[in-house]
Amino acid sequence: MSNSQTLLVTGGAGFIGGNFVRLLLATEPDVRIVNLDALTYAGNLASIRDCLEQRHHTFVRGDIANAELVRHLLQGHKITGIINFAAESHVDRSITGPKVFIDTNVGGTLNLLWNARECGVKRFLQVSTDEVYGSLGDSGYFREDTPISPNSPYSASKASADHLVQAFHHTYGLDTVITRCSNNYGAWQFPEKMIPLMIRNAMADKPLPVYGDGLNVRDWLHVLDHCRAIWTAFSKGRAGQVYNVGGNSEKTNLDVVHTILRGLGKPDSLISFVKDRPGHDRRYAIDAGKIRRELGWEPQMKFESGIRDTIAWYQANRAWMDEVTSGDYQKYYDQMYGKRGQA
Ligand code: NAD
Ligand code: TDX
Repeated sequence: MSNSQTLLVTGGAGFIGGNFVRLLLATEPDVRIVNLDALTYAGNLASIRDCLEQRHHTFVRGDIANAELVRHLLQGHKITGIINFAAESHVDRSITGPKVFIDTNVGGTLNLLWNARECGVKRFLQVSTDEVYGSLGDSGYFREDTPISPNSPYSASKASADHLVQAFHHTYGLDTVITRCSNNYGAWQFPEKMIPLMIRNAMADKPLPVYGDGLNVRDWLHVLDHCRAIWTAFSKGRAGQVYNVGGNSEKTNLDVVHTILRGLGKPDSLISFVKDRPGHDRRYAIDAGKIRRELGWEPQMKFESGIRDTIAWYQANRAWMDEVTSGDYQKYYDQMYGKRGQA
């Protein structure tokens, strides 16, 4: 594909989308970005302030499920490709309120696909997740041909969106690519997710709420490695394909929490075991051999240095943390963690 293009990036004021927009503006001078984001609790202009004035970046506040708006943007900006990050992304919130997950993750994706097809968009990349594959036991890895078997309302909504993407490729011939990645960490992540939540609490000497026995395993992927994988898959991936993206960094939650405590010089006594997440997936692990073999992508960051940099970033960016947690965050935290209590 030629490098001169105008992309609709959705969810570009969120954690991964914001990192992606910043990376592309810095590395791809021929790419223009129209960034469509509803600015939910998880989307913050404070996360992309440095991108807002850049010539090749246009920010639009709006809902990916708004058909008229999406069509207007695709036609008005002559959009050549769509990269869909926009989603409700937190598993715990999907357990207490699943409807908005269907509205955005399924309805919003369908609206983008339909209008992409109507307006002749050349490529559609869906940012998906390893959670669509369900949960693993002690051994094995998710491959692209692992059966889809989601367990939470969040992962069910992402799996539904993936099926729609595949259906648009199969039925209408839309050029689509799906990436399914493991857990991301890094700068600008909203502190409802495990790593920034634990860093924030530890910095304030507050308890670190570990669900269940803390032995659930996640494969940690640095957000910038993920962003590079998405750009590689978008630029070089084969139409209709799925690419798994992983960090080669399996850790138990307890391992991660201990690393954070050590990194901040805080005592293990801050760990508090709380009631488990209902339906909590035990282990995720990705086989990323396909994207490595076909497209030459591999993660560059080691977890040990990545987490050190991430802790330092949150220490240096307390003002950002305070800003994004100043709205409904405290209410959310009290409701979610008040109910969990001690294990
Ligand atoms: P995030 O919650 O930080 O950001 C989501 C963004 O989407 C926010 O800016 C929000 O305002 C926006 N948004 C939500 N609803 C919208 C709507 N209806 N219309 C327009 N914008 C809307 O999420 P994230 O962690 O950056 O995740 C980005 C994508 O990556 C999601 O699709 C998620 O499912 C996927 N993913 C995330 C991870 C992870 O570890 N964070 C792992 C695998 C996959
Ligand atoms: O307070 C907590 N205590 C705790 O023990 C939180 C918030 C989480 N956890 C555990 C649950 C998980 O085993 O930590 C692990 C990671 O939890 P999350 O950060 O909520 O991530 P997870 O549920 O694994 O999902 C993430 O990865 C896949 C993203 O949020 C999804 O958007 C992505 O699709």
